[in-house]
Amino acid sequence: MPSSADIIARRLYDAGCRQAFGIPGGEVLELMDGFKRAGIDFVLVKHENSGGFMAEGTHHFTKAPCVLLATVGPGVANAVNAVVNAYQDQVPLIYITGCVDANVAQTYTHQVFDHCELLKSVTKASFTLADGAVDIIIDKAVAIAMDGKPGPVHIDVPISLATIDQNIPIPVRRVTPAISGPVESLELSMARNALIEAKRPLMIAGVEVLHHGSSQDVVNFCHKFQMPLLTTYKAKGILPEDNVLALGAVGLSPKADKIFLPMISESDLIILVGYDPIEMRSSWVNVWGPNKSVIEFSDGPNTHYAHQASMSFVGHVGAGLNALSCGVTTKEIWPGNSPSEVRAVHKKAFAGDGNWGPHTIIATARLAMPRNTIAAVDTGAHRILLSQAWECYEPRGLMQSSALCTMGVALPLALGRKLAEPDRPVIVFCGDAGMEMVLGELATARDQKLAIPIIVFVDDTLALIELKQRSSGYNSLGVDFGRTDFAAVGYAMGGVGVTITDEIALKDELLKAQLRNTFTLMACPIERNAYDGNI
Ligand SMILES: Cc1ncc(C[n+]2csc(CCOP(=O)(O)OP(=O)(O)O)c2C)c(N)n1
Ligand SMILES: [Mg+2]
Repeated sequence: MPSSADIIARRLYDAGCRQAFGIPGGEVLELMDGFKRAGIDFVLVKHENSGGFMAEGTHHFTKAPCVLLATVGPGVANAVNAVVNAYQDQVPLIYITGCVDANVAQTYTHQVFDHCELLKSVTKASFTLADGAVDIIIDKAVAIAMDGKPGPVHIDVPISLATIDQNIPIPVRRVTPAISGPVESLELSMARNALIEAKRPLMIAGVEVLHHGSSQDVVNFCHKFQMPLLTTYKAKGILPEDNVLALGAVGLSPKADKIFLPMISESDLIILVGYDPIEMRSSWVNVWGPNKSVIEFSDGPNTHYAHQASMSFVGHVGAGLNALSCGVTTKEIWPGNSPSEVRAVHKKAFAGDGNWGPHTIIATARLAMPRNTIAAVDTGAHRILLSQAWECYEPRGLMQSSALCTMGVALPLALGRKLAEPDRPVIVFCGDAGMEMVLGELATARDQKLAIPIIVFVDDTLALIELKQRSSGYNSLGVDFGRTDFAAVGYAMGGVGVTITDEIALKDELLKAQLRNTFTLMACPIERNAYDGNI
């Protein structure tokens, strides 16, 4: 008969999971064996937090839930940041932790704290596995993680329960409810009228488009109406960004806001599709006034009050968009002023002056890497610039932490994606502080033999914070640090390391890096203050 661990592993495999990430401890050995028996690879990482981001990287390829495993106490605590990120950045992470049995915990206190209590405020659900309900709990965990706004679900597995055989009844059918679009109604007719009458409509798309598999609906709508589109950072690439209708991305850049916000003021109809303002900075809170005509399609009711809409449709966002489009004929929009000019202004603003620096590094990498490259970017000044300047040609073409905005994500996200889809070119962009936060995972890249180019923007400072500190008139404090020899680190960690100071060398190294069976750490020194006026 299968053990509890077998049931958990089998159900995860059936849900599409092929990798689980973590660091073992005595409490999870049976679970790891169960994974192996079910065909799920256990990937040893150097820090549980990174393991959580690697798991996320696999999800962006498989679309299945992703799995992180941690052992009692310190292992569990280490991954809290990745769990919070999964909560805010909407990742269906199944976080399985080992714990001591309840009776043992009455007297045995070593490493023991209440895992569920710690995690309940940052997970969609937190379960302690129960004998006789193992299959029910794992199925619930998968369903809850994937349902609506995806997010993390935690299961604490008592050590002895993992090994107990389970007499599981004939598999039951677990129905996933279909989400539907709006029905024909007065509100829908009013929305269609607003679209028919609009002279300067504009669409803003966000991450829920991806959750609903609605990218093509957005593309079709934009093509049909020649609708200009802004996306959040997570929604980049829904419409390939070399399409003239894809104006650019909005999120954290005041410089981009200056270019795009006037269009929002001028627009007489804003169509929000799966737009979750959790990715936006404060300048986007109530960015349009109460009289603006706004049609919103979203997964859930707007109770965040970060913006208001005049018409709101809750349900499948792609179906909503199709319903809006149905029967509406097209006409010329934005007469007299061309959104494509605004697009060109944005492109120019983030193109740089051609000298060596972050702009040139990003532009060179985009040209040198194949069109189907998946990029991962860390958090800092470099991310704001890259999210504006890096063109994406497919949904999830750029991975990042855009809601929690945590550092230390880019390398592990890329490792996870590359493990899940080995033939896909994947590249990492990271600040020097962010790279120093996760250096250990270079060893994971080495062990997994992953051909990943890693570009480090070396400026010896926490540039984003230094910029804020300076512009707010604070003393320069706690933002500068000494220079790490990343090229030497690359070799020390079993990969290749190189320092690069010009475009030709960068292009050359990027081509070589894709052919190696290990990572290439590329230290790119840039000027201090390189982002001043640029993000
Ligand atoms: C885990 C975590 N700690 C602190 C911060 C605050 N923070 C945001 S950006 C940043 C600077 C990152 O420096 P670096 O990686 O060198 O990137 P740069 O800004 O220089 O491009 C810091 C400290 C954060 N977002 N996440
Ligand atoms: Mg830096």
